[in-house]
Amino acid sequence: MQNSESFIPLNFKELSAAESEKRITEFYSQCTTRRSVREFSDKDVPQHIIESIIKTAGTAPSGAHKQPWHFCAVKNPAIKSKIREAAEQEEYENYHGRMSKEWLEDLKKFGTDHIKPFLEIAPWLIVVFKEVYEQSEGGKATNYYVNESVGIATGMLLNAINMAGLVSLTHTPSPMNFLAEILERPKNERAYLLIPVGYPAEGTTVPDIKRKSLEEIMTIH
Ligand code: IYR
Repeated sequence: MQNSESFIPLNFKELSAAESEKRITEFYSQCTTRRSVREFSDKDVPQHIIESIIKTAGTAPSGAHKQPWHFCAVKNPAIKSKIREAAEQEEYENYHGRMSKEWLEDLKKFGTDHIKPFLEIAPWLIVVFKEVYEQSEGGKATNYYVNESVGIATGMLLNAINMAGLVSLTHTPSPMNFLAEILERPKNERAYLLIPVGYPAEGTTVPDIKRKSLEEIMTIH
């Protein structure tokens, strides 16, 4: 039985179908402009915008409402340099032996390699950590559906960045253990994604790729 004392009314306003359609069409139009960008401008982004973006990500649902995420927003150039250096070392190994032939072939159209200048050029690096368990003063507690929860929060983060008129890259310089070390994170946290955020460099180009059609991604039953 639910404990009604701890429940509050849902904040909900019903929209007309026309208003619904208008809003989601606008939202889709905005979302469809999101592209992974690898060439950043060094133009600054005010900290309060980064804070609002991270607050948005923090509205994601999570297993048992444990909110098993932490976001490090890095603007310090010395820390960004350390991250670049460590990321490039891992990526060198990835591109020179750790990734399969098929994988390297799949990446050809993106023109990527182990050199990652954007890690120093972008004004902000957001490092997403997942909390594999909860650590409080009282001890350890279980977190649930951690990858799902943090994946949803990260998706919301990426859309928030796009909504704020900024660009990002979902970067995975695996293994990413160096991020917890450099950022001195507690033992219960593992790096999940490294996301440079900022403005695109002037004249930035992106691969000419297509998204799957609605028919390809949806079945009505
Ligand atoms: N982490 C490497 C390789 C890489 C892997 C995938 I899957 C991509 O979609 C893109 C890159 C890098 O960032 O270069």
